[in-house]
Amino acid sequence: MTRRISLTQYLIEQQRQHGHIPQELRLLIEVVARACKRIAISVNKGALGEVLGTAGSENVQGEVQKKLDIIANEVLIEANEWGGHLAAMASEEMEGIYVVPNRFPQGEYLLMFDPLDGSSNIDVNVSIGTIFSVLKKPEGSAGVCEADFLQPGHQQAAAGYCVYGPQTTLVLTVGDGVVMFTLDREQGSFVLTEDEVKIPEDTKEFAINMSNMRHWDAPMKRYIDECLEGSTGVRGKDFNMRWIASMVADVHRILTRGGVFMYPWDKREPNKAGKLRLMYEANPMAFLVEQAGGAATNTRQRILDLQPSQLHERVSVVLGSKNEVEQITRYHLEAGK
Ligand code: P6P
Repeated sequence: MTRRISLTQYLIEQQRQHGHIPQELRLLIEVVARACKRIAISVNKGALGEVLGTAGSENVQGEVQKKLDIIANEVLIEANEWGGHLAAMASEEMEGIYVVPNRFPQGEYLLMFDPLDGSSNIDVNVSIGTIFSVLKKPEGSAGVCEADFLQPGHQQAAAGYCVYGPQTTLVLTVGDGVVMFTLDREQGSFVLTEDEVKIPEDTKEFAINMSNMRHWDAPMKRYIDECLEGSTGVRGKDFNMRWIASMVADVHRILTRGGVFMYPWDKREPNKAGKLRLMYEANPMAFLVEQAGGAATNTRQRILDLQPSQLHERVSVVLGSKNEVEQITRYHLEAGK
């Protein structure tokens, strides 16, 4: 039974006992958590809060922005800009970086986020979430620029997400395992509900958008065909399939009971490495999954080793139960280019 302590107490105890959560990082995490509580209030209002539907604009990805996408982005910017812990922020909803205004002190951290992942599920009341990733600003760089953000995922100081589902749950890693906090709405605070998240190395459950099957590369088709053959095929076991179309919700299920999530390259847009974004979707989720004993690749390389070249670059993603990720990756490496 996990001891029921608040996020604040957990962070202070971690800082005191292990010293690996510097004061500024603890403040950053608490500010992001408070912003997520604020976002949850807007999400939970739904139609009552006039927050459903589209905002009539597109983001830098060319995707139609939902009203809640913009609300969530503004909440995270306003919550984080004044605290003195950040030098700049970057978001799926903003083309360039947001440098902390001169009227506030600048800190040593960089914060990236997908303010509301899974937007297509907002209007149909299916779980969505906020994903965040924390880097340190490179030493000695005067000021801050986009290039400061272009660090491989293994450099992350912290990463996490908040899933707005039947429960509002904050999932966090600072590089020492993965913990989960559930929002206690009576207290108004996140309470520790899982202190040692572990992903089983094997699974019988895969998550992929099957409607894209005809567009996949051969190794991905091979893996899924073998799963579909079930106990009569080479895998010798039947598989189940889930696809929520909210990465946060699919990853939360995998962190909770195992599984493998895939969003691979496909030939519809051959020049795009994949649909998901490296800096504020794949990297934070890969950090969490690895910290929970899982694995995460772009079908050929470890995601956390990838050197980013652009803030909004996309990547193929395979993550979850270690042995399945390794098998999918092996099939792609065997197939060569
Ligand atoms: P599709 C949501 O838009 C998202 O970025 C991820 O959260 C999710 O896994 C994926 O796209 C869903 O994509 O093509 O199935 O709608």
